[in-house]
Amino acid sequence: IYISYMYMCIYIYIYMYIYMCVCVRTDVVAVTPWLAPIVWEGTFNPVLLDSIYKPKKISIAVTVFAVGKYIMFLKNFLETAEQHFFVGFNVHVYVFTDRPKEVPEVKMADGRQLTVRLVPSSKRWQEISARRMELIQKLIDEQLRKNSDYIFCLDVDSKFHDRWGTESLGGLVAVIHPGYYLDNRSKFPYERRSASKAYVADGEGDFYYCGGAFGGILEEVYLLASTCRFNFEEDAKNGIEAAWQEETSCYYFIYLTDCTSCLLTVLSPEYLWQDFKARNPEVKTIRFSGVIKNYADIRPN
Ligand code: UD2
Repeated sequence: IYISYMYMCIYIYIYMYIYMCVCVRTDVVAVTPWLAPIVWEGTFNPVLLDSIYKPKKISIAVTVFAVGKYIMFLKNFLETAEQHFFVGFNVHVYVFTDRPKEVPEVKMADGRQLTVRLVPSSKRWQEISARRMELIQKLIDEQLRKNSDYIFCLDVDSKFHDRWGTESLGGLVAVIHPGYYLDNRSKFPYERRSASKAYVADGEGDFYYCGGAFGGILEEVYLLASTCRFNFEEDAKNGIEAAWQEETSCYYFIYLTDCTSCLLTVLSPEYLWQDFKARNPEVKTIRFSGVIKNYADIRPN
């Protein structure tokens, strides 16, 4: 299965690369230095891509954490996902929460379902955010290998505005952070303490990726989650918490860039914009964005 998946990925990768060369976006960086496509509006043909994936009856799992007051974001997230996220495909949303009774009823289309998984409350938001990796790993082990092909792990304080579909699939999928895509790498907020497992040296890393949206095939995400978790726990033993918790641990992606078999799909900041930021002219559409929130009101500490 893995090998046939890899062949399919290579085929789609080549397709996207050729398509990009034909439908050039000259106003944005649409290809990485290691020649992977960066998905922007206008660099893919949604009809063609859907027609490749549709007969394969792929199944997509989504994890979303809504712990404590973050449950208030869930309704909007789920309702907009119904309108824009892999419409017409099999989607299974796994909601991790400590408030199962407050999970809203949202009407889902055929082939789409929701499962609630209970998690303990926490006094520290950093812990909630960081523990996601462990719980994602557990979910893959316990459930997903039986019924899913891909997984996306998304922040709940967000909503969809436009299509997010098959163009985003890949071995491992990362979103370029909207706050840093125009910056020089010296500005990326990587962890700079060399004692940390998340340490990134000056001059390394082509992009800074969001912690709020990532995904891919199960085994790649499993590896990502276990590596991030291991690093996080090792740091904790040494009294270190990486600059942006598990987001900085996405430094993991950096070291995949020279691994040709990993097939990293890079999504443009269209796939996780921030509502407080004005839209830049090169951003033709916003597909998914983080809503404005008052941290003092919603975080447990
Ligand atoms: C960034 C990242 C986030 C994470 C965090 C680490 C983006 C857009 N966001 O956002 O993914 O890497 O930095 O510092 O890339 N949560 C709860 N209850 C809580 C706190 C958090 O359920 O009390 C969950 C929830 O799903 C939320 C996610 O953890 O969406 C991330 O927390 P955040 O949104 O407060 O993190 P933030 O805005 O600093």
